[in-house]
Amino acid sequence: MKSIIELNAGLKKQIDEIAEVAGYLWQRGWAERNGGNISVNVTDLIPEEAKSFASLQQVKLPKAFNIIANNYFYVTGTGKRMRYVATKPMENGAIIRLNETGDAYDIIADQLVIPTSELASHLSMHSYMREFRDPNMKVVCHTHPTDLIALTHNKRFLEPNVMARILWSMIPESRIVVPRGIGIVPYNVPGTMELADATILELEKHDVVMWEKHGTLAVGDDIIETFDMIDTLSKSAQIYLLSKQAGFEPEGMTNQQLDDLVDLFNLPE
Ligand code: 2HA
Ligand code: ZN
Repeated sequence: MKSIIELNAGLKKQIDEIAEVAGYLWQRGWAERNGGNISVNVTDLIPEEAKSFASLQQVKLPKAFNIIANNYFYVTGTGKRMRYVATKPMENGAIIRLNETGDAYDIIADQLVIPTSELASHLSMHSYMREFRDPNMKVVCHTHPTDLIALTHNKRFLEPNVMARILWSMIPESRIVVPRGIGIVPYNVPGTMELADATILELEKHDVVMWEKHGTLAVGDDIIETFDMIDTLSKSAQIYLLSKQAGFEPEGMTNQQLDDLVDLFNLPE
């Protein structure tokens, strides 16, 4: 049987980009075992023929997501490894369709892969973005960057605006690539709605959120850009930690130097 991605060039391009990013997450050392998960709203890319695909399995959701009812998502599979999503995205992830009330979904392609245990969390973020942020925001990318997680083990960095201020001030790129700063979510059990709800509160103001002692999550229009945001912050974290290891406190850019970038690059304030 043909893969769904052979029916639509746009969908194939999207899945290729997800696979590309999954490879980066693995190469960066951010995706041990089955660490991390990705979901992308692909509703606009679903070929007409696929809309009548038989359901491989229907699964009930813990609540109704009526804002994204009838939407289609690519989601990485539960227990699946990013390094294999990179090479075989349709064997390690699924395309699902929410039903007309948004309280259940059908797995429609290609193989029976059960979505990530974080699916309900991801869907609540997609629903939030669609309703309150921007319907173009189609991507949720969660991963485990070692350096950024290390920083969340210091309570001082979890206080309001401290993490963003430190990481921004390491290199101009951080201020430019992550202009809306970093949300901080205190430790919570992975996969819970409590963690998702606390994350959504931070997504009101930020595109990147750090989960204490667990990982990061980025949202956006484009999977490559969500990776770029986390990658740039990771670079800043490395500069900070390398400076400390070398025995000095990194000076960091001044407030004025950071503020100058806001005007020059027309960044959101
Ligand atoms: O999917 O990263 O947060 C594995 C995880 C859970
Ligand atoms: Zn995780």
